Amino acid sequence: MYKLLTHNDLDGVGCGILAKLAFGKQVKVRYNSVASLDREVEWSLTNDPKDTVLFITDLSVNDKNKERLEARFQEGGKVQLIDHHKTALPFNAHEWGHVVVEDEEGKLTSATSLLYEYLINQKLLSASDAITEFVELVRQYDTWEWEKNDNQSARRLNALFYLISIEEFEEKMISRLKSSDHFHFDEFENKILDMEETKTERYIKRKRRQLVQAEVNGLFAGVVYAESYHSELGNELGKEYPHLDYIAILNMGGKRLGFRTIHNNVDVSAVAGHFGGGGHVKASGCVLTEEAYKLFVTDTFHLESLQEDAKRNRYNMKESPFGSLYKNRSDEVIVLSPANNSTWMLEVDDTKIEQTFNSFEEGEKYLKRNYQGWLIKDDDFVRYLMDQVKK
Ligand SMILES: [Mn+2]
Repeated sequence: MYKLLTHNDLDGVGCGILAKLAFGKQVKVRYNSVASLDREVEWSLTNDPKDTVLFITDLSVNDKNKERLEARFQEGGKVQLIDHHKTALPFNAHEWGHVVVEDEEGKLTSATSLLYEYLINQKLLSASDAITEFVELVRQYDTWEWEKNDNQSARRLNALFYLISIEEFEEKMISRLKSSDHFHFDEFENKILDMEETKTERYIKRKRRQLVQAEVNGLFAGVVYAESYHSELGNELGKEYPHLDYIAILNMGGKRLGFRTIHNNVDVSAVAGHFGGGGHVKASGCVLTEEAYKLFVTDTFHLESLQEDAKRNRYNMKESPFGSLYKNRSDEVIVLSPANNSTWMLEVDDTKIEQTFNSFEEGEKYLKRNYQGWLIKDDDFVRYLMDQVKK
């Protein structure tokens, strides 16, 4: 008998699918949250027959279970932990631990890609194009490589995963991987994925108009309330407002706070760590503690939302040699223009500020952080110019 305890996200379920392809009815798969895994491991070690081959993938166990697993292994039991998270690297000290973050070619791994490789090496599963393609989509999604590669199939695979139940997803994928030459979505799946995309786009558009800006512990945060689509939101809002260090997403129902950044020089796992949470460099979270509640909810509730830059201008353009015109909620007019060949300057209501900037981006960042201005529409720009002429 085989048993697989794995994560309940796409990468974890990818492992479940591979295990079922390899072992069929001989394997029992249990999907777990980070919090529930240790209970399951303990249960399995206590109640499952001693000759059960136990796989743990995409998650790692606490110290107590680590000792129990080591003891089981020493007794001749079959235990195998396969993971790709940096924090799990110490498990490589055990013979039953196999943790790889990056393969020999420098490619980031996922639990599904590591288990696939393992099963093939052990001759427990034979490789096929369809399975290889599926595994690669899961890997690209889990490592966020899909973003860089604009791999829409990887993104859609994850979206589908959350649209249907785990059981349904498993069943669909297993029969498809068994019978198809190549991985594909069927007509029905493509339809619901398209519908979901339209819905997500509308949701994000609405959220873009609700973002407020706050300086918290020396970093600039964009704060928004949202119960779902956190990754997409963090990404879209981060790109729309690159002057912000990170996006803080408040999930009031869940009493949680998520952090996302698009910047390489910002580590949101440290931001979350300050509030007792954790996670990855670019995506993290914490419980909404009293301190976090004060900083992100109480202190920002009265703020007005940021306005987006005009996007369809033909005259009032960014980096214009004649200057780009911004305005803010206090009706200040801010002009960002070249001071000379290499520097940019800011004028606020016709008064030049002392500081100069080495690039347009730097000037705009300062403008947006300190004055919260947005690039005004052509119509308003023309009106402004006419008023100036009249003066
Ligand atoms: Mn994973």
